[in-house]
Amino acid sequence: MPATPPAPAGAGSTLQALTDWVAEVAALTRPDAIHWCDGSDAENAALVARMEADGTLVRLNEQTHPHSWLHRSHPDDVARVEHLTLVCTPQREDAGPNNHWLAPAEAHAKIDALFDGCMRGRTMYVIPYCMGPIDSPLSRCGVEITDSPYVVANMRIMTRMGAPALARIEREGRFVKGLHSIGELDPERRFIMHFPEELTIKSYGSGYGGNALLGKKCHALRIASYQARREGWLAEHMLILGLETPRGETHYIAAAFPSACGKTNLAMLIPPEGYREAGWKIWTIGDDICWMRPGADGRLYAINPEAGFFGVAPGTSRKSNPNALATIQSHTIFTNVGVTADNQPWWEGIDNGQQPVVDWRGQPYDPAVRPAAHPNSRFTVSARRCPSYSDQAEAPQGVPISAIVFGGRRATLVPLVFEARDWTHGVLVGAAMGSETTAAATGQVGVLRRDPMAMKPFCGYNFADYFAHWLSFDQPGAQLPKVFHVNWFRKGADGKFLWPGFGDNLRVLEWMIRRVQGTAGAVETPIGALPRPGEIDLEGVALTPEAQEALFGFDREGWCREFGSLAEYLAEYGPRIPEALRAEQQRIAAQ
Ligand code: SAT
Ligand code: MN
Repeated sequence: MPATPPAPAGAGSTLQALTDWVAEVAALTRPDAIHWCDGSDAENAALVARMEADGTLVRLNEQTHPHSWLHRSHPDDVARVEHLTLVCTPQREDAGPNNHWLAPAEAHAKIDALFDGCMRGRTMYVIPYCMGPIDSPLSRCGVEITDSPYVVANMRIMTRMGAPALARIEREGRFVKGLHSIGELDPERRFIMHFPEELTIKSYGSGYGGNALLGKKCHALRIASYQARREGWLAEHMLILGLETPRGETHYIAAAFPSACGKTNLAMLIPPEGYREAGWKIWTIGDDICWMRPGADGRLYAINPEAGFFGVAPGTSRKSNPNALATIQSHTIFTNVGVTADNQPWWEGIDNGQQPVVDWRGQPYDPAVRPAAHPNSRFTVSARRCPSYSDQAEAPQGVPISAIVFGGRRATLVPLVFEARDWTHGVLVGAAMGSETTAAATGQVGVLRRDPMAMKPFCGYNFADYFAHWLSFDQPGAQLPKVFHVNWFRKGADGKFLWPGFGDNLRVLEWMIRRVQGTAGAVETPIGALPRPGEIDLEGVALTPEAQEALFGFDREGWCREFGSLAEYLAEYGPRIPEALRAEQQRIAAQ
């Protein structure tokens, strides 16, 4: 493991370092004005008024959606841009084959040329923010400089932003520097660059969430994963939920799924009929990012570094996620959704009996031209508005994690749930994570894209070193969570999903918790422990015998092929892959 970073500078000098950096950035970008954000309501009201006046925000129906706005982005600026996202370490190998790379000096020169004079005529906002509860030792601070008031308004929801964060930065003596400009919103002049060794992010040319709200994927995952390796913790792309049993005990679960696999829905799950009445409850802590660190008792303690949800709108309905729908009833910024005749937000799958009249580009809605909402349209809302938000979500010490769940979208082969034999096996299960692409996306059906721990686009260093870091948590005295793998997306011969999903996923979580407690039965197979028939309560779930076999069976030949492909994948990382992981893979493949 590399050496720990130098001791933080004293408090006074931190503020000086921050002021010097702000002055340096201003000299480069030449803003008309500089505004230090304090996070107050008055500041937000003034910013919103300014954005309403210039059309950046459009007020939605004040009766049905109080204090809510619509933002329409530039039509070419609607998603993360993985091919323009770089990790700039001095050695290319340290970024790994999982990242795009540029040498730091070349990268700085390239992006600084874009920043040169880019804020002329604009205000430069300085946003001190804290990722995680302001009083938690697990939290980390940053400062984002941006010329986008939309970014300020979103950062205010997604992070603890303003005066308390600045005070913590002064006290702590360190912060991540993030410099952002929307530039010309020209896809040809766009880069998202990370300099992990300098704890620095530079992002130019996009106003979109993951590219522009630098506290989120850039800081809380790419830079934090790098820091976490040095400091002995984990920064992961995981939801965190609390599962309360009828006896009133709450068990905490962290789960990693690639995009569009339902993290927000699982984090806000409402138990199915029967379970609800019996007293089962799900408490939401986070829906996207999880920071975990071993506590004094050897367990992993987790916080959600975010303060809000930046969720995908399409598909969110009273049926799929009633808690999300309740959360976004007010005080929400919607980006790139459609609107109804009476100015309510609308998206495909909202299923509320209303119709859109204007699409996300602001044009009259015509389904033959484009959907009403962009498929990646979003809502930004404070987590505190969520009816299932946990009272432990702000706990400075975090919550103890009992189970870690990995999952992908797999139409074939992978059963509904299995449990890894031990931690090393669990790391291999996470490293092997993948999702099958659809014909629409690639032209080829069923192509497996590996997405270890759902971190492919977000790990700030070489995946081989990342796997080694995961393995390093298995130490004497550690009380590590059990590791599971789930697949809600298994399909039958008719192409239909075999498992109902949504609320019924609670049945699987319940089995996991009984496994943790040592009271649920399982069948040992080479891939791990599968639920013994009857151990998962299927009362009220209609499954044919074929579906049961597919969801709870083990297909030896299929898994042999899977392990062959996994070996090829791990080989792409060369000799840097930890020997223990390679050995584990070979051990299982040989069974
Ligand atoms: O990158 S974002 O956080 O904006 C959205 C995503 O999860 O891909
Ligand atoms: Mn995500």
